[in-house]
Amino acid sequence: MFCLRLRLRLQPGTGVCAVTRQAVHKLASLQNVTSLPPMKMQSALYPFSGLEGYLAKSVDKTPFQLFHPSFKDMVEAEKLFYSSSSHRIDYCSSAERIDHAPALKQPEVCFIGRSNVGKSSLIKALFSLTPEVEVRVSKTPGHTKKMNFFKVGKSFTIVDMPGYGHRAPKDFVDMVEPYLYQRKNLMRTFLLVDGSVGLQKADLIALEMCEETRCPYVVVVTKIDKCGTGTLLKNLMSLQNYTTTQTTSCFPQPFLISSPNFWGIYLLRCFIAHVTGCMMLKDTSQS
Ligand SMILES: Nc1nc2c(ncn2[C@@H]2O[C@H](COP(=O)(O)OP(=O)(O)OP(=O)(O)O)[C@@H](O)[C@H]2O)c(=O)[nH]1
Ligand SMILES: [Mg+2]
Repeated sequence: MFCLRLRLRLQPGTGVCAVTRQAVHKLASLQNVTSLPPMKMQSALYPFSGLEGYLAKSVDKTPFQLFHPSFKDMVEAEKLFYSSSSHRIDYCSSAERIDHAPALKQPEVCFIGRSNVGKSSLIKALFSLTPEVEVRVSKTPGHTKKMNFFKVGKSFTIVDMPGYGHRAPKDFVDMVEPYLYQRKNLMRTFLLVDGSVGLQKADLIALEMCEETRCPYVVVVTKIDKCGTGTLLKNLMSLQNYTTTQTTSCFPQPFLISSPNFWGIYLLRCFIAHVTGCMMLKDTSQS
């Protein structure tokens, strides 16, 4: 059923873009984040902290901070995102169909969401400590047309997916839906929602698809730098209301991200390290 519903909304993509190779950004590593003023540092590490003060006392903030690792744990997780001769981070392969996906046994996480929501940008930010890993981003929706697999040593694999909605590849459903159902080593799906526009119809369909697979998934709110606090809070609370009342497999905590500013990237690196079993958190107390 889902296939048919989504297929009706899909059109072939035609986007082209420039491939950019960058030097390591100064905020890519936690080391430099410590030089930010305290409030800015806190917001970069735990983006929800910058919004908390705007919420009424009656709002339960616990779900937003369930995963709240210490700075030390984030530093530990960050080490996985540096490439070395014994821990090579690299593009592995692309696939248009699940049976063309690389036969990898290591834990895997994938990023799905509407075209242009910021999937590739987020993966690029995660890999910003290894800028030679080429992740293509584009202003033109429908740019990523295949499932792109990136190996993080023998630790885990990150998969960048084509988007759904406007100008997405027409066979998105044939690619992504079977992947979500069949990929045995898939540990977590990250479903991206644009925080500056909030939940769209296509997002609701994707949420429904994730629920149908019964696999654990997490909502990531992107582009939190792109709108005012009021708009972001409105969109965030309506998303939270939806996931609380309408979902069963969704992790209660949305992860807030601004890829160009690296807000939330350190926390997400740590969460990925955690859900793929690459690290045991030492300290989960609120800092
Ligand atoms: N302001 C802002 N812009 C962003 C953010 N993330 C992505 N963008 C911009 O959004 C556009 C689309 O980014 P991509 O990462 O290519 O989006 P995608 O989801 O991979 O898109 P498809 O491959 O077409 O499905 C680019 O112009 C990015 O620079 C963000 O956190 N903040
Ligand atoms: Mg993309």
